[in-house]
Amino acid sequence: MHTCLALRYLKAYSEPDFQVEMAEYTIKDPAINIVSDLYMKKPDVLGFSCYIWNIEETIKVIEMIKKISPETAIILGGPEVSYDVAHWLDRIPDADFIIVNEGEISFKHFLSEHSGEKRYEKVAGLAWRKEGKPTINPPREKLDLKTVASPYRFQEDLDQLSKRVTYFETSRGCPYSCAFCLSSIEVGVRYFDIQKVKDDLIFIMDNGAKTIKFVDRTFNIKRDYALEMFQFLIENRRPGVVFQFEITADIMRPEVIAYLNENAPAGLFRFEIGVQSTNDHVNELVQRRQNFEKLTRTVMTVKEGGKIAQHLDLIAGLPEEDYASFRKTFNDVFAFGVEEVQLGFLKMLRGTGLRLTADRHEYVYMNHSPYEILGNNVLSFDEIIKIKRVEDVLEKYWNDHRMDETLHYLIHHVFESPFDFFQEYGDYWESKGWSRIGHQLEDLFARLKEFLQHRGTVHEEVIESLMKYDYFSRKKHRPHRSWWKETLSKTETDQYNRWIKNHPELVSEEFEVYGLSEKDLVKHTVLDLVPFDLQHYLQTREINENPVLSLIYYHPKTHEPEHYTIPLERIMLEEQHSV
Ligand code: B12
Ligand code: SF4
Repeated sequence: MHTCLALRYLKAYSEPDFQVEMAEYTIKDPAINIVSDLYMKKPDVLGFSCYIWNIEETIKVIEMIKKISPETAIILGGPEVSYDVAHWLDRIPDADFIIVNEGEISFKHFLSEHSGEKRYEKVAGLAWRKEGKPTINPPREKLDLKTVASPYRFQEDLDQLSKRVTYFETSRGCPYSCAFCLSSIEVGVRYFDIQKVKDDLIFIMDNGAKTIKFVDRTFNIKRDYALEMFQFLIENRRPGVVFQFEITADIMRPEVIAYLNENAPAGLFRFEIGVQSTNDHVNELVQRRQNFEKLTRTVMTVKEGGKIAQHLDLIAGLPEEDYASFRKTFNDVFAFGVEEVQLGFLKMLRGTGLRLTADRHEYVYMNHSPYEILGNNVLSFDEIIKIKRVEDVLEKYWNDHRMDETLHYLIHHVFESPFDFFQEYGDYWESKGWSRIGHQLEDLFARLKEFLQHRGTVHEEVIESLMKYDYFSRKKHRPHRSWWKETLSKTETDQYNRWIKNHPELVSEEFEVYGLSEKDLVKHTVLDLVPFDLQHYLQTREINENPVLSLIYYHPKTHEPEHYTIPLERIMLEEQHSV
């Protein structure tokens, strides 16, 4: 379950004057269970935090609650109901009030009016029904974030800190104006008190928080601020903690990356970078300022540093981004070779500029959340579902890193581009109904093999060797179940095992130290004949024609597979001598 940061701010701001109890559910919980639970609490006021992902389920809950507890005042807040407010008052007659945008001051003010004189017209940022007529009060001035009480220290949260992602905010607002994004609407960026931020971070780490995700729209707008925070996090990190950030890559200053590459321990930070499109015309149309050259420099320098995992986001369906242009966007981004590439589809969020000008690009989209697009003037629904087929295989094969070497080879030597591989395989995957079932690691290999055979892929032997390399590398024990064609008979395996036992020094000095018997070899190793020099390929990405015996040893203590290759030539010679 995700924690909802908004609830914690509202509670922190309203207490101690008002008693606020938080209740969290998932969208999978049956509505009746949520209703029963809330009913038992007998609240005077019931507030709901509304987002694109929970609004429909929330409406069902509200409709039931109002029937059984009509005296409970229902108030909504959150980004989903902060725009098109008249629509929401109309669509949800059982909701009595809506607070628009930032909620802390308005919510507390509302509570005091509700429990007192009920002068709702005085509550800035409140939408309500005055004598049955929808009324939207003027907006509220922005909160001075430096004065806000900490939302991270509630007793009831402490034992959950180590189990959940902790969302953490150090600033609000974004200076950019991307027309598809809600954060573009608020002008300016406000910061929380940096000392309080640091104290809260220490507090949550000391209480077990392991994954801390900063929800700041772009963490690195101010160079000095980003540097100070990165330095603080490096110096004060606790074992096992990971920090995730949303970064704007093209404005990342080289000295900040240099600092991170030098000082950040590997695995401490993870960057999420929205690339969305690499087509400049598309970006212009959505008022997204992005310099792809600078973005490339940042991503590649971070990658070369090898310390920080990067997750790059793309959006399919932006204005004038047709199928061919999206293919190019995907390939441009995939070429970075970063850890994760995520493909999303444009959503016409309420309140965004793009939703207001949707007709210009002939957008059709879902009436209900998540308002995903179904087509526009340059992208048909057929093309959208085609691109959707890329998603599943991209997630399972690339983002989960099940077979990096195989994919690298396929993308560079077999398919015209990465996108073409994922598209063609995704089409096959879908046609087989595989998107609707679960997959063990073995299945993923067997399915890829089936797909490649089906399309008559060349270089079959090379690909299968790389698949085996990837597969064996991901196992912790000698695998038994096989999806591959054995390259050695039982007798040949026995002969090689005997030879290895007699000549471990020819495998490697390190291997010799283990002093393995033939029985150990049978139990803990896998042998495979590879028609090219595998080590050479892994180092140079070049295939030569020197066959090797590949030996994978599953160390019974570390459970880490150790890879060795022995030129076949050498083994034959040795065998001849010893026979
Ligand atoms: C964390 C996060 C997520 C998390 C969800 C975590 C969770 N369950 O809490 C994850 C990663 C899962 C996520 C996913 C998505 N997200 Co998101 N996400 C955010 C993010 C970065 C932070 C939310 C947050 O905690 N903010 C801090 C709090 C304090 O601000 P707040 O939520 O706005 O709350 C304030 C007010 O709204 C109000 N308020 C809120 N609730 C209530 C309740 C009451 C009663 C009152 C009075 C007031 C009130 O007061 C609060 C304090 O001022 C926001 C962007 C942002 N920085 O806000 C986007 C954001 C919420 N996400 C958004 C979107 C579009 C998505 C996705 C659809 C993206 C996609 N993949 O296409 C997915 C949906 C996933 C799904 N399951 O369908 C949009 C939301 C649009 C909407 N109408 O809801 C946002 C605003 C991003 C944007 N700029 O467009 N997201
Ligand atoms: S997409 Fe990112 S940069 Fe653009 S407005 Fe939204 S948060 Fe800001």
